[in-house]
Amino acid sequence: MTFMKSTFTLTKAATFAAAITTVTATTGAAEVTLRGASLFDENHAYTKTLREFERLVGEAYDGDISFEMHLNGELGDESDFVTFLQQGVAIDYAIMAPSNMAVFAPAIPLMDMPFLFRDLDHWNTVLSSDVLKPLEDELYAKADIKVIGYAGGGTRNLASANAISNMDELTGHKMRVMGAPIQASIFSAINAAPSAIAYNEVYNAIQTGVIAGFENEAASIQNLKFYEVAPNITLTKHAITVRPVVMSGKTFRGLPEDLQAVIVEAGSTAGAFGRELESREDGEKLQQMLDAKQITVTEFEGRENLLDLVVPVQNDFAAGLGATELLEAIRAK
Ligand code: X1X
Repeated sequence: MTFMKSTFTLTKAATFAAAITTVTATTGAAEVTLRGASLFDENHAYTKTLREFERLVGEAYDGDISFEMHLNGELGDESDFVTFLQQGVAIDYAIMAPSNMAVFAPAIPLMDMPFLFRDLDHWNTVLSSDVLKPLEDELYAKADIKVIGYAGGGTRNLASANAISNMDELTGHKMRVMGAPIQASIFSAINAAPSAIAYNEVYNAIQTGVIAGFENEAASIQNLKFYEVAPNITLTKHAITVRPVVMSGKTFRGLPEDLQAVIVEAGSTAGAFGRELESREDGEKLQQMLDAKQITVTEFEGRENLLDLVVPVQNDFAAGLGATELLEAIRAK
């Protein structure tokens, strides 16, 4: 996608360096190409959010700018994206699960811990405030990744080969979780048997019986057709997703100041667009998959008891990071 503010065509260099800036001999004006990545196709809320970000930047920026988006996980999964962003190569912006950034910034998964949000209102209040700022600062300091907005809004449930409807069936359930240790700790606390597996290996791992299921939100289950191997959705509703819209710090600092300002504004607006979109579509997508007989949906008996098992684990995690006050501030919102 190209937004031309002059008559010159941008160079679409296929090098692996990020944020390509070229200077035209005739005008001396810098032309910028920014690269994004999405795990999904154009129908997913993340891709739509990133497209909205591109549109807003293109509209507001006075210079010439173009965007190259790598779709369908063509550059790997989010664990790959985080390395690229941290090193300032291959991509400049993406939407990321905090738990996939833990390798560089151990505190960041606090913002997407299972059972952190009471409901959508709580989640909305937290994301409309600046309470998560200390975690953003840590991410920037330790991983050189800048949060410019927040997308997300999908509710995560269990998805498994066989239905899981109560504590007995959950006990020992072999399931995939994201890489951050707090994810495994929380699912262990509720008696499941979690293991961290790369996202792009989950489908095969379930198909071959290495694991019996995983947990995810409707948008991604539908987009990547996970229902083919894990058609039983159990409504544990254990997370409402927080998905930062992020930019490589190295890229960001290399951009002209007026473009930086436009990016910060567009990231925040596109994030809000993405949150509204994904939270609105979440139930619709479950219903579409139900109507198409791609999934079954089961309530989890005694969901309210899960919280008792989880809260001490959340507290210990926050205490270990010196983030008890932050966790309390999030809960108090
Ligand atoms: O579980 C994952 O690793 C992924 O699940 C969904 O596709 C998204 O929430 C994505 O951000 C990632 O977390």
